[in-house]
Amino acid sequence: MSDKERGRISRRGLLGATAGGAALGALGPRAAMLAGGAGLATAAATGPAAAEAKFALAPGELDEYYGFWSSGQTGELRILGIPSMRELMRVPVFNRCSATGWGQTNESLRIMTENMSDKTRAFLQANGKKVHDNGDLHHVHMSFTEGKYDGRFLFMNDKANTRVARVRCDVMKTDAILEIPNAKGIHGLRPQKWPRTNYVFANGEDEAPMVNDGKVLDDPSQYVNFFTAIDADRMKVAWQVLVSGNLDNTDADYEGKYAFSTSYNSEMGTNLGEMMAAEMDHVVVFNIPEIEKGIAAGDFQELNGVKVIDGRKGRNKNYTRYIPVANNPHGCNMAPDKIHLCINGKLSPTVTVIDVRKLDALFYEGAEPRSTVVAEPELGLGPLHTAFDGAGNCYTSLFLDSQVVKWNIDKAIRAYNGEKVDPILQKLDVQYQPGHLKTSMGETLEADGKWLVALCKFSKDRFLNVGPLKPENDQLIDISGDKMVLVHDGPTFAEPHDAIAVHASKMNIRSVWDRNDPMWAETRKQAEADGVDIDDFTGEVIRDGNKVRVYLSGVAPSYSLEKFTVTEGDEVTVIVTNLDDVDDLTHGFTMGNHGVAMEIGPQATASVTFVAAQPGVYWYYCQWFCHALHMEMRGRMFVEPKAA
Ligand code: RUQ
Ligand code: CUA
Ligand code: CA
Repeated sequence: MSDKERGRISRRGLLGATAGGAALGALGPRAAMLAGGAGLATAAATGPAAAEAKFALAPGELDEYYGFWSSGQTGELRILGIPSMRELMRVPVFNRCSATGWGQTNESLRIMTENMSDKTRAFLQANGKKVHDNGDLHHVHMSFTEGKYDGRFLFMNDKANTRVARVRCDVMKTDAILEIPNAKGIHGLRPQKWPRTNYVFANGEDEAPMVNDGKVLDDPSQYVNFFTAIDADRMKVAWQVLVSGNLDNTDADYEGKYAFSTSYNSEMGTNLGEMMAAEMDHVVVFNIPEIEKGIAAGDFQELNGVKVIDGRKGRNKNYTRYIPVANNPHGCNMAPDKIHLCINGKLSPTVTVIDVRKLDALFYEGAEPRSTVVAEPELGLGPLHTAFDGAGNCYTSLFLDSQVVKWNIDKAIRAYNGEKVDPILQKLDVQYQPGHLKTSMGETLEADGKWLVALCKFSKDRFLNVGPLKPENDQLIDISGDKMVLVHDGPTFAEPHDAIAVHASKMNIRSVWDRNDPMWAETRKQAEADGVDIDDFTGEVIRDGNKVRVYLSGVAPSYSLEKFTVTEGDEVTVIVTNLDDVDDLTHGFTMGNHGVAMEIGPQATASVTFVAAQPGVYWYYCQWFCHALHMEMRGRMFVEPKAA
């Protein structure tokens, strides 16, 4: 049951309900706080002081938006509140986590390994591992229904080990990790927006031989790239498209018809010089219904269990089209006006605006590819990504200029048509070198133009020096007025690439687990086979040859077993159920000197397996503070020496 279903009415619940209502923004908890505060910021007040007051939340006040942050090479998902920019939670995805046991519990290992290829399994085994220790999570995006966030899932990429993960938004835990066959370096990732997220699209950035088995090595003429569509409900690859050139960022339209990817290496070069050699690169347009038709008609080859359609240039099929854009583009952002696709120039100081209504002519009437371009404003140096306010304005990050530039699509189109009009409305300095930037609800039909977060790659002098490795700096900018106003610096650890801001009213998150959650269904099955009722305050030790299963439950502040005995060399599985049904009452299980620790949330079950290799007395304890007598929540494992 979620909090909403439980009908819990708390002070927070009431505040949340207020914030979730239609008249967001001007009123609500923040305004109430301000009214009782220093008398700042009346409705008419503008300027930095008012903007700062809007971002500041008093202790106990809740944020209006959930910010879902990627974490780059840390490999986790982070949840921040917007506008406070307070970090609320970290959700382990591709990384190992000491606090929660992610990558160590049997439940997480199942999720991390069940969609892994045999090749990877063998590789890991050869290196003494079960799972990869790292991930490189660049892009996190929410599932859509009819162009709006639906609060069900978050999807994210792992560039390092070619994976895509899904996080369940009801409990904020990863529930699927899928290794993508064939493609290399999964980078750009976006869910389909319309009619709903049936597919998640993922770009393969790195070129490799189509059959990558060592027969072809240093022969780039035989390298290819893959665009992947993942069935978002089943988390299986639906199909792939072979493309010309590499793939960087991607986005989808608001009609369920087209997806787009930028390519900075149409040259298929293998070094910097070669990748920059051409005058133009391109955007690939994928025609989803035509690809589905082609798959249904059998126009594919099967490669490592995946249906692969040939969408390379010159194939004269309706699967793809290539629109030339200035060399080495980067970001790919569909505006919530449903019409304009913005391709960010990176090497070029321009953003290329494509009118997606002109794409049909490109596919079916042989129109010239560049005829789809309706504007190409020159904005500044190093445009990487563009965000939207839902009112016709765009916000583009300028990496080299360390600025965010606000510009107007309409004016850009008029200028492109020869009118003397400047599309640029404002340039704001940020600190420093921004990559992605995100507006509140900005990648949905409900873009509300209130906040912008600029994710700066460098912080340099903005914070106390912490050594040669510095934090990044995520800056909060108020965009609700005519002028952008910088209101907050937010240092972050390595390296949030991207973020989204989702209104709290979209989310319906549980506080307590459902005892029948699928997360531990297999563990529960084992318990039933062992005749153990894990829904009771159980303490049982089941011996099964040299396998020992220890069933423990926890009710603050004790475990159901204060001791248990195993034999040296036994494979021990400890299954812990938290029977407390109280918000925020998490127990843990740490086995001393065994490198074992896990989190067990209220009403959750988790298990961990290790070999008891050394005789002796070992204390296990609860490492999540749960009670005044939390320190006393511990017990002993006796490991008997093996009989000689
Ligand atoms: S990319 S800084 Cu990995 Cu999203 Cu553009
Ligand atoms: Cu249970 Cu601490
Ligand atoms: Ca290039």
